[in-house]
Amino acid sequence: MALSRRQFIKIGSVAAGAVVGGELLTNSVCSLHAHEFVDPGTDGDTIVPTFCELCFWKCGVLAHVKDGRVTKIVGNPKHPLSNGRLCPRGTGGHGLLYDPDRLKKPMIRTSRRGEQVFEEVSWERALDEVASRMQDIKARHGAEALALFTHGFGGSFFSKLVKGYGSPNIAAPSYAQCRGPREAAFEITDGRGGGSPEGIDIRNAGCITLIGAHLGENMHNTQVQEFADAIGNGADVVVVDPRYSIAAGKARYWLPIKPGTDIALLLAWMNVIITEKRYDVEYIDKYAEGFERLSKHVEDKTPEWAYPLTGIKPELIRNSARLISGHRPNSLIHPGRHTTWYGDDTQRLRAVAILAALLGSYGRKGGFILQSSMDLPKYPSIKNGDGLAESADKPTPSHYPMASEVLASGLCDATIDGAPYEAKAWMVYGTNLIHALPNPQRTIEAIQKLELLVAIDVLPAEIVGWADIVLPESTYLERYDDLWSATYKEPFIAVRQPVVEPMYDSKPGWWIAKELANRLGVGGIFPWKDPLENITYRLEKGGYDVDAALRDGVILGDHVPVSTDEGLELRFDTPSGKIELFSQDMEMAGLGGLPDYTAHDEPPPGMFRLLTGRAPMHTFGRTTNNRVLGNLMDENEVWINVMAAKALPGFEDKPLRTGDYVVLENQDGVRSNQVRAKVTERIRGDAVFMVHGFGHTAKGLTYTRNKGASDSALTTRYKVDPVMGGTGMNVNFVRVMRAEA
Ligand code: MGD
Ligand code: SF4
Repeated sequence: MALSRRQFIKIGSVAAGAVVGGELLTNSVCSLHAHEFVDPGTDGDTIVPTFCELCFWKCGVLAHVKDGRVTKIVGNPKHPLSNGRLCPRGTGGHGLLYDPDRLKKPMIRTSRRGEQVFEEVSWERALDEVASRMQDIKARHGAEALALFTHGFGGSFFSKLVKGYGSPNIAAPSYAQCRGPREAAFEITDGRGGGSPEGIDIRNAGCITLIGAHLGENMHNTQVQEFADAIGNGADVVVVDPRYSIAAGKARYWLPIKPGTDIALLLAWMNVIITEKRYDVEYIDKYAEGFERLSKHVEDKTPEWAYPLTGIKPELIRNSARLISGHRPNSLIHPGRHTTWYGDDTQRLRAVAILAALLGSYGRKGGFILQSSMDLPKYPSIKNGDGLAESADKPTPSHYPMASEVLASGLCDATIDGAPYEAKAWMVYGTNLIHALPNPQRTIEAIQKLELLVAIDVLPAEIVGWADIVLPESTYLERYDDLWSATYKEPFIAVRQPVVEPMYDSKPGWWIAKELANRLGVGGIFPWKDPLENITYRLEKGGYDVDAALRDGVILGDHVPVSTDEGLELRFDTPSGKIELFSQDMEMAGLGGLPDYTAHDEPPPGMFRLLTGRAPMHTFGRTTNNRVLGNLMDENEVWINVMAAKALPGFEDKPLRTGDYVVLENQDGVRSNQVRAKVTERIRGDAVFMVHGFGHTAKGLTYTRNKGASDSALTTRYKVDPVMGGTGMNVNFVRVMRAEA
């Protein structure tokens, strides 16, 4: 039954005033009641709206509850990111809630680091210990010796805490290990960056070009919905990928590019579009800077030049360029998300951003559209984060001049190298750094140098096994978080609220951070007595209807023009005020004002380039122990080309078949777990592919442990992007060996 026809009956009420700052609180204090509703169409289930955390897209969900248990999770039709539908992971959120492997009590390490031997302790003891050790580190090394690694929406409380404590070293691997090159490239070119969700209008695009963006396997719900609509409306699709992805199955052109040569293809496309005058002349004249230099730069980058580099035939390059430009301005080059591939990634994304400009795509329907957010006043609190030291992620001030966030890998380097100063303590919230940072041995080397490692997590992931103190957080279905005022084409404010009581002795992140702040003498950064007071104050002050927000889980803002078709005036927040095809800033920093092609090492004979990606039912380590999602996929497999499989040394007697187990060994002699082979024509012969997030070794992950192989373990090599410090990880090679019986 559609929600619009439902008659929600409010049965819950706000239980405010239950939390007292500074006191140690019992679990009942954490179970502030959310707004619940009975849905007459579902046999008396109560329904609580909140938003998903199975990945970082944060779709609105309606959780059904019966007898205190979550029975089903569906999309919230009122929420613009879900539109009533969820991806497979979102519907499987109860698999995390009821995971028997969850962390259940605070723990303190009793054996050597990494041996995963802990003693269960009370919250009081754990929090006192964390706070006193943090104070001690501050006294001896300064507050900046603490680094926070955080991933996920609940991390906002810990960022505030660490700033209040006095450290600037707050990083998420989602920047330097993922979307950072894209953010830098677009900031340089159009002054805006990519954003999350990205400001792109997939639904209205006449042509969608995916360069290593595997929509459909990379399951960002709203984008996949829009992609399906666009295809339904007859949009053309161009896919550039060494692998025949799900999206390639929908494409007019699949260009199976030689890995690492995308910049050559992009320059050749620009050559065709400029020499054949297929670009938007009027738009470029009015809004862009540096066109003459760009045309000169690509003059000799013909399809014939690009062919031996990319393996894509000149007529395919020409014809695909004509198709892409034929749809302008409603021709969308998807900017991608996980963009740390080869170390020249900002340059590749600069080429994407420049191509988008030639198509007249910025501010256009079916292109890059404007996003906005709703005003949301802050809860008045003491000033936080003023006068912090310089962060420790750059060995010298001139390193990575275009980085706009702190680099997680840079903090790991500072911990090992002590430059520009040492990090002595790590607080790790919601990120499994052993799988998220490149070269796990280096991460472990850094951990061994620490005086303190605190992990705040819901599951006993690998990083938890290395911690000194473990604080078990309640899952997103058991807690309030802060409000989310999203920057989106349809601006909205979303509410996360508990659906059921916290299980075991877990506590919500807001409570953990507030208790630590009180102990560290900075309780004034969280002046509200409970998160509902924070939410209510902020919404009321902003003039929003609090009851409606809690009842619907979301408040929608007014529509703001997003494209020139709706009357948007184009403005670009770059130094020149125009789209910078040529970047003076990059040129002056010695990084090249225009993107250039550079060749990368090729796999040695007998080895393959290791490529990684996503599966629609998993968000890397965040979901692999989830038994509900494990029913859909419980181990990864390694894709190997049919012809390459036939030529594998060691398989002469018994050819490799799909389903056989193999072991991968990388260029540094590191071997993987056993992993099943998928022998297929859907991948080039010089690369193998695996879904990231499997191959766990942590003792406590009893479901996923030793299932599939870890690409992170094989990623011992990476290339650092000189522009923003991203770690290009597609530079590892593996040989495929028969698994021992
Ligand atoms: P996950 O691996 O999902 O994400 O890497 P991470 O940020 O590490 O680990 C999430 C952790 O959060 C798990 O330990 C889980 O148990 C815990 N968790 C889940 N929910 C909650 C919660 O509500 N609260 C708390 N406190 N903990 C929770 C992602 C990062 O890795 C990213 S974004 C990318 S794109 C990169 N991808 C990538 C790759 O493709 N290959 C390689 N080799 N490395 C990569 N690193 C990057
Ligand atoms: Fe949850 Fe899927 Fe939405 Fe991510 S895309 S927030 S996992 S429903």
